Amino acid sequence: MTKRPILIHPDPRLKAVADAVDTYDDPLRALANDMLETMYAAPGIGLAAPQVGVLQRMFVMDCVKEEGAPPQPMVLINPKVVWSSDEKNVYEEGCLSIPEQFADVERPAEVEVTWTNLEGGEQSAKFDGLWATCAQHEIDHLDGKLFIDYLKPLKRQIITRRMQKLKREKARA
Ligand code: K1U
Ligand code: ZN
Repeated sequence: MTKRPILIHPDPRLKAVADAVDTYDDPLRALANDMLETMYAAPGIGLAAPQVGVLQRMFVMDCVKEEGAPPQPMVLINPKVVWSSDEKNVYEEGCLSIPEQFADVERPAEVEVTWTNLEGGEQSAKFDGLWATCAQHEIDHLDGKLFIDYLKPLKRQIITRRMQKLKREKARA
């Protein structure tokens, strides 16, 4: 398993629509393992393939927060939201591609998602709470959408400028 570098906004790869996965092979399993290692090391509760520069429709997540509880890593390939609740939930979201920036985002409180697992088998589950928020945030990544796209233009611009400055500083270091 290898920790991969996470792209920082703005980057055209974070605005692209990712391609469907059609081959379930060892390189795909290696990518999933690398993404889980990268997510846990960050630390984060989710990570989408475009965030490590791979434009494929796949993400990993583990939203277990209780201290001492066993981890629950999930790998979702070609995920689709097939049902959303009318009830909404507001969560202060962050993003590993937009470090140290947080903002309230309103999304459906519950979603039903279908996906394919690493063996190519069809799966589905209903998510609520942080799992529902995270799954929607990650599926947005696969469609080139970031949580800041839900904010007012001025707030989005302020955050984008902060990230441009951060990238300039990182490049100089
Ligand atoms: O996709 C990403 O950038 C990962 C992101 C997922 C996410 C966070 C909050 C709401 C929705 C989706 C993160 O994991 S940011 C880091 C984070 O939230 C966290 C880190 C350590 C412990 C607990 C949370
Ligand atoms: Zn994110």
